[in-house]
Amino acid sequence: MVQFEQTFLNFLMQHQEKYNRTYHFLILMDSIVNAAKRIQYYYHTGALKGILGMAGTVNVQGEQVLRMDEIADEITKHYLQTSGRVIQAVSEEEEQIIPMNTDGGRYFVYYDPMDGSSNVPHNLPIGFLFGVAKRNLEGEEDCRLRAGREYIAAGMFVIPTGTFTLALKEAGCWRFHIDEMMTYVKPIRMALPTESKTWELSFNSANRETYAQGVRDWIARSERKYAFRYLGALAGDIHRILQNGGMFMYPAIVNHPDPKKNRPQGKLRLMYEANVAAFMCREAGGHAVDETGTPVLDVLPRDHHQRSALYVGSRPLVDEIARVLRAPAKS
Ligand code: AHM
Ligand code: MG
Repeated sequence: MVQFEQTFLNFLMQHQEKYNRTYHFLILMDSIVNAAKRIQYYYHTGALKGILGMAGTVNVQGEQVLRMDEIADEITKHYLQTSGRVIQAVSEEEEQIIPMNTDGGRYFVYYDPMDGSSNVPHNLPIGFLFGVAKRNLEGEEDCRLRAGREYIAAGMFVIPTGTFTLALKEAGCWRFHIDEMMTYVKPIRMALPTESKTWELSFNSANRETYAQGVRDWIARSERKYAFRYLGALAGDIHRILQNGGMFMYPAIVNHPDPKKNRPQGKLRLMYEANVAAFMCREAGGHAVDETGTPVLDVLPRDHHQRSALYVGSRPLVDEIARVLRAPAKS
């Protein structure tokens, strides 16, 4: 018997038909999947081609740009542009908002084509993260930056592992695996486990002394209850949390011995990192808040590269830390 698995595009077509949706989103998603597969191909063979080293330039965040970052950005831009469905894109790799099909475009895409850069020189897992919002179809589009709750979809590819997780607004969150023909197949519905025995905590433990006192106290009280896992690439860490439950955190850094190294706004970027994780977790039954205990998806971006602290995962844990974050600071 030949074994057949449902492909991602077939799954999405059925979903669009069931909800009487247009085919435009399918075309957009086809372009995103093509970009991911091409990035996957370059990353797989990158060590051999010698393209995992530094490119020698500095990106808008003031960080060294890796050659792979540039390749991944170029690939993503190409496919989004040729889909004809994107008005504007925001890329972690580009300072300015990227105008695309300003007349016919229907979607805004916010993406990080190669997240988890410290893993790149090792050929270890990285992520391609994206969020999608829809233009105003009723009248004039003012191209304002959308809050996460306005996204219609968000997802991530773990590269080169070959998994793809996609969340659709108020519909759910699914995971696909790449097969031997480079096709994403076999939708698996993601739901954060309510039972805490598999829950994990994920944060950069080397930073713990730099967190706010309330967060440090919470970690001291709670960490022994859960397994600890940290890959250093958001996509991989969120991948585990979506399956096992628990919480990923990248808190604000407020007590660094060198005050210049404090990051009171957090490290991760709101529009294409924190919101993507928060949106997927929401669709899998979870929640996410920032350093003020505000739901991440409610934050209206002022800047397309704005940073945010992030606490994301199983609802009971995120609610617990949110209460700590909302409590007045002890002097
Ligand atoms: P990047 O955009 O420079 O790759 O940084 C984002 C990454 C996330 O994938 C990851 O969760 C976090 O930064 C790790 O940071 P740290 O090395 O400080 O623990
Ligand atoms: Mg990034």
